[in-house]
Amino acid sequence: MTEARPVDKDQQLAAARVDHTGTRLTTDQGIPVDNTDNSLHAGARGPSLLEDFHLREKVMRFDHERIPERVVHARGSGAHGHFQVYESLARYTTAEFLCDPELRTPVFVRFSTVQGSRGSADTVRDVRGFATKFYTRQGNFDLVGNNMPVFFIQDGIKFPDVIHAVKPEPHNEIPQGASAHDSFWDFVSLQPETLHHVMWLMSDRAIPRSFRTMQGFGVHTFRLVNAQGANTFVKFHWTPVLGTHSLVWDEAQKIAGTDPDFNRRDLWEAIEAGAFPEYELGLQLIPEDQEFEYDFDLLDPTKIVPEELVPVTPVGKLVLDRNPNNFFAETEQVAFCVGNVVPGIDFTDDPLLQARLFSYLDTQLTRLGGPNFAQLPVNRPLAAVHNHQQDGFAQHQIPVGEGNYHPNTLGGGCPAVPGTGFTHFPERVDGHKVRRRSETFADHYSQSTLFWNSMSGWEREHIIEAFRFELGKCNRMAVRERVVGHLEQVDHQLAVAVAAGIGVDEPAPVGENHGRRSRALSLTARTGNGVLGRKVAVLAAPGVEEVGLARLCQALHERGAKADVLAPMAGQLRTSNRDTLELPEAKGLYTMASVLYDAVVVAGGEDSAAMLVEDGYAVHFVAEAYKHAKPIGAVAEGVGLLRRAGLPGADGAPAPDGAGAGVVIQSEAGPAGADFLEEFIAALTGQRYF
Ligand code: HDE
Repeated sequence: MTEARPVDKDQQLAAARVDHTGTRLTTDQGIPVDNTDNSLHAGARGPSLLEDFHLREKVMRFDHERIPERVVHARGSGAHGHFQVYESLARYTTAEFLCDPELRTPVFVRFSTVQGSRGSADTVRDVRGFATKFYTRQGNFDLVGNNMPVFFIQDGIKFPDVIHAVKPEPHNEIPQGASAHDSFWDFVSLQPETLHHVMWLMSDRAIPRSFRTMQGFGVHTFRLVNAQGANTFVKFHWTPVLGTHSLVWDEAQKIAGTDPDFNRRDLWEAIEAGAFPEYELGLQLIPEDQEFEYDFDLLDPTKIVPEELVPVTPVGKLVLDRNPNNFFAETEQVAFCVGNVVPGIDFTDDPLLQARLFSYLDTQLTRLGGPNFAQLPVNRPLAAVHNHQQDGFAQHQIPVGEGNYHPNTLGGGCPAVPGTGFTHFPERVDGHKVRRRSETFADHYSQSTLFWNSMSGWEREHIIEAFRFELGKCNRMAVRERVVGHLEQVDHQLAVAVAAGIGVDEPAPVGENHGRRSRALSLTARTGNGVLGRKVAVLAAPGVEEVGLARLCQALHERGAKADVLAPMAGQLRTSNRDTLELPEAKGLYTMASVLYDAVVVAGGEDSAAMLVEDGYAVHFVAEAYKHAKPIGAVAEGVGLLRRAGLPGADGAPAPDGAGAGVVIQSEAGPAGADFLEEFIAALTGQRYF
């Protein structure tokens, strides 16, 4: 495919990059510095002097390095990439980047958690942000979405309330990065419109394995507008090519301690390794005349449009292929604004969306210190910018001329207003001014039930456990009871199961479950392709059988998975025949943990196996991976470690129903054979074995 970028975003950013290699130290004024290790003193043991401009400047700059963190979505990670549409969507929209399959549009994407502060852990139970800035030739389009397709509230005026409720409590600022506390659940119990999103939040969607294995959603219904001015309602979906995968709760909590940067590191390392994250853009397109065909309101952001009603059409692909050069300059300073749309894309009257149109522009004033934030390199459009907006903190341009108003003759009438450009969709609006919610927004339970009905058995178990964990952390019994009351409206079995775990009386049934399902909502329908980017721990010790180990590492490498050899002692391992086979250096077993890997294999070799069996950490490693339902393999003598860890089937006796699933064993002595490797990789493709 040809590349026809008007201006490359990378080239534009290059102009802002500074490389200090081979340079001399100066002050901010360019004055050469002779010594940056000692301040200017009156005598070597005397006081510092006020005239030491280098000291003053250096400390002043340090004092002001921090800017306010985002009030929500403070913790995030970004990457550059590009988007390309498969086929022209001119039937629906005039947005050029959606109409020209030859065009590669540069993007910057930022993923985030919502509740925690900038330094909080990645793997907390929370919604994840998925915000994309498209630097199109017609200006910037920001698709500021989440990894869940619905939101807690229907009207933006409730946003400060829901965020106050979920954030750390105001008196003691506890807890960090968690919704498991009284104020959040108090709010939920009083505001049943939150229920549908809360079902998603209690599901495994709230603890994604990776940003690479996470869906994204625009949430609101938007409009596409074509050259004839015809409008089609649209829902935006991002679907990760690797499938949608999650952690389990016990694992997520442990990772929060073992590697709080787990998702951030994963994204960074994948891009560095050339395993570029990819997502398909999908659209649900709803003709204008079908606006009222559903039993929910398209303007209600607590509702999905089930894929059985309107299929998701894949229209293009996003590839993230470059890490930022500098976290602060790019990921921290990027400013997404929901109001940034290009001709051919427009808003609807969704009252949540309408409030967002104010908030994102407004919040940058505090966060980025003034109105010129669009001039920051990461925010600058590729399209030319010309207007009479002027002055303000940190103006970086020098507008020339006197005609800073419109209309003018002093500037030749420029910038001219030709009469073509972004034209708002001329929606007809007619109504009384009222502070009221539409009655079409009244049903809070049907889609919560739909979500519950669509889950597989293990997904339901996880949801029940999540409710028990979260509500169990609430000190007020009345809050727990009220939430169970709402769950009863979702599904009786769910309410009973949750109540039983949190000391609440079993609720009486209040109605029938409608029984409808949407298969697309279950993770089991989103397995994705292959093992690309999966991480496998290979446990070994001195005396490891090297031929099988090398074969395993190579087989995983060829499929795009990553193998780390972990051994009780880091470094080059002595192998069973002391051969000089090129083996990867081992990482220290004690520096890692099973929760950081997707699967485990125990290598063969008599001495190696004997040492691992005696190593409590190695035994725990395997047992924990099994508990988290991960694929586990063992070769020849290595099977002994699975026996020691008590894994069903490892002792040769048949495992109870399903208990041995995902466990792949090569009993015969010798190096790992082709059958073992194939079977293990198939197990790895299957992800988890609950
Ligand atoms: Fe946001 N949101 N939000 N939000 N949001 C922000 O903007 C806000 C909502 C989302 O990586 C803030 O620049 C209001 C829905 C993401 O920089 C702020 C309302 C969805 C990000 C703000 C919502 C989102 C933000 C904080 C209700 C999913 C991170 C810093 C009316 C569709 C963007 C900033 C990034 C960030 C306000 C609701 C997603 C304060 C008022 C719904 C991914 O402006």
